[in-house]
Amino acid sequence: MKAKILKALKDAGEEYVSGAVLCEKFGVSRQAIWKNIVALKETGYRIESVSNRGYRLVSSPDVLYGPEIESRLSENNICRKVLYFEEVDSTNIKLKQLAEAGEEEGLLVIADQQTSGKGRRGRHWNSEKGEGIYMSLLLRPRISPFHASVLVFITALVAVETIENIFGISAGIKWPNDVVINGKKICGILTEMSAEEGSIHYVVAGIGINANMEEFPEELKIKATSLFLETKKKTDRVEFTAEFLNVFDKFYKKFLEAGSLHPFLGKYNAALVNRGKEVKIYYGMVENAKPEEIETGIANGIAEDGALLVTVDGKEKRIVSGEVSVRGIMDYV
Ligand code: BT5
Repeated sequence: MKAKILKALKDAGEEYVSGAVLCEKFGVSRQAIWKNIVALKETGYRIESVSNRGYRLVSSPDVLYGPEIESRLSENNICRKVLYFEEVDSTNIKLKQLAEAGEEEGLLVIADQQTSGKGRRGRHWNSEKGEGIYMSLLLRPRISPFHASVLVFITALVAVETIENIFGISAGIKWPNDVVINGKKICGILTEMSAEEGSIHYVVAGIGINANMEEFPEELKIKATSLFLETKKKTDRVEFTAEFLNVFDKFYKKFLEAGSLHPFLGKYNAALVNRGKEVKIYYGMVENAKPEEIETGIANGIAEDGALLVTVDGKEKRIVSGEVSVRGIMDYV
C-alpha cells in the first residue's frame, strides 16, 4: 500500500491528491491512507497535508526504502518484493537464509551497509555506509545448474546498461564479473547457487555498486572507482536500483526464453575490456604466482557457456571462470 500511495503522490508531481481519491483508487479507508502517510513521514518523506486539498509529496529521503523501489518497477517485474535493512552482515547471506526458509523467487534484499560484504573465493567487499548499493536478488530458474553460471554475465551486462541509461557513459566488463570504468572496478557481482541432481533450488545474484564514494581505502585506490568519482554527479540510489531491476527483468526473461547466453554474446563481447588485448592467465593465486603458473595470450571474447577464449601460442584455449584469474599485461584490467 505504501508503494502505491507513493507512486500516486509522485505521479501527481506538484499537485495535491485528495484522501478521497486515494481511498477510492485503492479501496481502503481514510484511516488506512492516513496510517500509511504517517509511516512514510517517519521514514523521512516530507508530505504536506492540507485540509480540503489532500496530500503532496515535497521531498524524498536518500534511503533505499523498499516500497519506494517497488513503486518504480515495471509491471510483472521479476522482482516482486524489496526488503531493506540499515545494516546486514551480507545481503547474500541474508537472502540465502530466506531462500532456505522457502521464500519465493523475486525477493530483493538491499542494505545501506554490510559488515561482512563478500567477494568471490572468500574475498571481502568493501561496503561503506550510505554510499554504495548492496543488493541480492533471489532467482529460481528452471534451467540446468550447468547453465546457471552464465547469470553472472547477464548481471554484469545489466549493470553496464543501467550506467549507460542513467549517466550516458559506457562502462566495460573485465571477465567474468567486474564492471569497470577507466580501468577501475565500479561494480562487483557474486552469484551463489544451491542445486542438486540436475535442478536448481535457488540462485542468489549479489550486486555491489560503488555509487557515491568520494574516496576509497588506500589498498583499493588503484583498482576501485565510483560513479561519483567518474561523473562528479551523486547517484540517486533508489532511481539506480529501480532502473537496474527494470533492465534485469528484461534481460533475464530474454535469457530464459532463449535458454542460452546467445542473444547477449555480441553485447558482452563489445563491452569486454580485454578483447583483442594481451592477457595473463593465472592458474594459481595472482599474488606471488610462479612463472609456470602464468600463461600469456590474446583474449578473443567469450563463448556461449561463458568461457573466455584466449589464443595462446597460436591455439585457442577455453578459460573457465572460477578456475583461473585473468589480468591485463601491465595491471588489473
Ligand atoms: C566481487 O568479488 O567482485 C563480488 C562482489 C559482490 C559484492 C556484492 S554486495 C551485495 C552482495 N552481498 C555480498 O556479500 N556480496 C554481494 P571479487 O571478484 O572476488 O572481488 C573482490 C575484490 O575486489 C577484493 O579482493 C578487493 O580487491 C576488491 N574490492 C573490494 N571492495 C571493493 C569495492 N567496493 N570496489 C571495488 N573493488 C573492491
